[in-house]
Amino acid sequence: MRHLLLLSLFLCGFAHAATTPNIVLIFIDDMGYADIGPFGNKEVRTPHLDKFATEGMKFTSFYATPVCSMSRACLMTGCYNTRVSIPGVLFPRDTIGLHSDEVTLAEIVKQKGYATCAIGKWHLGHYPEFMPTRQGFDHYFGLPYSNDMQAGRKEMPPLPLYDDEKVIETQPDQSQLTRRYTEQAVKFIREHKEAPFFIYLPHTMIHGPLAASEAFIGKSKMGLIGDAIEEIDWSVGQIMTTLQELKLDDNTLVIFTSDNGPAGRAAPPLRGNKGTNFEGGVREPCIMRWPGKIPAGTICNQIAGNIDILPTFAKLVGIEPAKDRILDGRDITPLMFNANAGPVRDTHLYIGGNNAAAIRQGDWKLFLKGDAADKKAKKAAGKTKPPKGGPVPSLYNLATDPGETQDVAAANPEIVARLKQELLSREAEIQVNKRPAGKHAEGAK
Ligand SMILES: [Ca+2]
Repeated sequence: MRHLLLLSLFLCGFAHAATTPNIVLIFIDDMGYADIGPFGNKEVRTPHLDKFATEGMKFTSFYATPVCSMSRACLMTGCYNTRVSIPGVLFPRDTIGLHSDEVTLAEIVKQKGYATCAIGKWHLGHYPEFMPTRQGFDHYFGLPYSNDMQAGRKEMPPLPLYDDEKVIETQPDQSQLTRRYTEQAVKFIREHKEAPFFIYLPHTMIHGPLAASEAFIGKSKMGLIGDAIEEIDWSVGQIMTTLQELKLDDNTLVIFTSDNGPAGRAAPPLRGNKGTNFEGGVREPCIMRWPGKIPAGTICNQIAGNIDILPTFAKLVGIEPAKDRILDGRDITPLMFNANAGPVRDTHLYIGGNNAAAIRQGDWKLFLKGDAADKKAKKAAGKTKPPKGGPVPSLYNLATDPGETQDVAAANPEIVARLKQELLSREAEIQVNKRPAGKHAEGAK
């Protein structure tokens, strides 16, 4: 009898392990490292994210890129954005987008029958052939690019709100977007509770122009941005509550992170902000939660980033990524399931638009080409007076000096030479093996 019980326990455990999880990926716009409670913010109230962190794992060296489209290209393809030829920020006038031959996160999980949806800001091309519905997402609701790219600004068209491939509104009331996106996400979870699902939720907030709904406006101690952050926290709470109510909690991986550092604000204790490759521009808050799989209340200090999400999803759902292309990211499930695991990849490139500006290997970070993502980002960052990049090459030890205050290049010529060689050889490889962006044909619909 006892043996039978043990056997059935074993089989139950095995059945559970064999199930592929639902996935909810919450991707905030312009949220900095220090913008939420779990990463040290004492002003803003983020009770749902605080709870999320105590029930999951916090990543303290999770990398994005300095600006929006670049990070979304990394996230969707598992590659540095230069490899897939998406530089900087895409505007309504731009005619490129993520190439249709790229295999996105949604196309990975789709191979295992996942129901997929994208809700929020896409920003990888706004022509029909580039939209989420053509890149593996069954459903899309949101804005094709940033919320400041709207009528009244530099001959830009009215900002469109899409439902699948149809524009249902222009110049939508932005104070309602966080709430509307959340309702869409909750609805999708309810409608697909029986099947594995993947929800990609790239919020429009907290990118400017900032807005929050009636319940949040004027309520935080951090002004409008605090109101918007507290509404995002509410949104996270709504999703968590829905998962618990439907008993999907134990079989759902939830990831919360952001696309780049804060715009015009600081990211203490890190240096720099949006548009720079200082840590404050590209190191993001990141929390992952999957009860019973990801150990609760843990911290992972290893290098990881949004390029690792695709290979990680592939591993989780049991798909072998296409072998005809190079991926830059790695499967980070060893880190997710064991906070004390050794590094999965010890090197990270910091991309500045079209090339690598800096490299991190272990604790060392070398700037070879200055601090800004590109001219535009440098100009934008200049308005907020970020710290100067100083001469290049410059070298920092992120273990002892996470704020990048002491350039120790002169005292460590061998490390400078080694990292320089590593950056140049990695960049040369990307240039040789890079893949084109999609180009919208003139005259095409
Ligand atoms: Ca952004």
